[in-house]
Amino acid sequence: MSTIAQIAARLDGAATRRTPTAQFSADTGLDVPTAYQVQRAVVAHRTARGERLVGLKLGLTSRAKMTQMGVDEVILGRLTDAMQIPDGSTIALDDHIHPKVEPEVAFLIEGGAIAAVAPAMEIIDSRYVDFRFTLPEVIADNTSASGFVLGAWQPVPEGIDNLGVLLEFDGQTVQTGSTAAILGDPRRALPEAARLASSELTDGSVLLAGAATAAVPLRAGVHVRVTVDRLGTASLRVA
Ligand code: OOG
Repeated sequence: MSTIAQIAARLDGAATRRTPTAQFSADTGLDVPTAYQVQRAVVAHRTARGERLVGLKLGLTSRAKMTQMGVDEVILGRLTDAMQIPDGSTIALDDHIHPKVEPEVAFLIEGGAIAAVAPAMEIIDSRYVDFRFTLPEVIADNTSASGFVLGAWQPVPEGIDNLGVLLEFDGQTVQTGSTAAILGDPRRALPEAARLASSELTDGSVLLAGAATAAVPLRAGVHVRVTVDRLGTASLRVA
């Protein structure tokens, strides 16, 4: 039976070596509470390298993903400063295992409340072979968190619960959706995150609310743009 530390070291090694690791929960009997302890140990590897915690992200926030995983609860992951990709900049495909992008919205937290919103994208990059995992496995793997891009912060507009979302590769539409796909209303991300990690919703922290569409694999050379109605865009290029 692997210890929490051993599983965390294996997941961190997979990320740093960009080599996926085999699924393991069938052997270890990993449960959800223990998986969150593994996640903390995984994130501790990052902070030991000098990374700083800057916020939280939710996963499995859409009905479609919950059904796919056979669960009815969201999952929580941690974001560090090193995961932030400046809007409009370039990332290297080779720095990842098999990255995918999801269009999202991000909230800026002040005084325990939502102070601002930004169009956003999340790069997920499961540390498991073929992006396949059980619920405890994906929680242990920091919910596949790898990177995120934030567009401009702005006041939360009217109709935030149902804004059109567009994901484009090289100007071609690859996904369309609505912020309604995120928990019915993305603002519900705040109570969900507070339930799981209220002490981490500190002033200035970022909360990625969840995906508005299915995730799409990234490929070299592509220019990726997310547009959220009334909020604007976030973009990156993949080298
Ligand atoms: C797990 C989490 C993905 C989301 O928005 O559901 C996620 C995965 O599919 O790799 O962040």
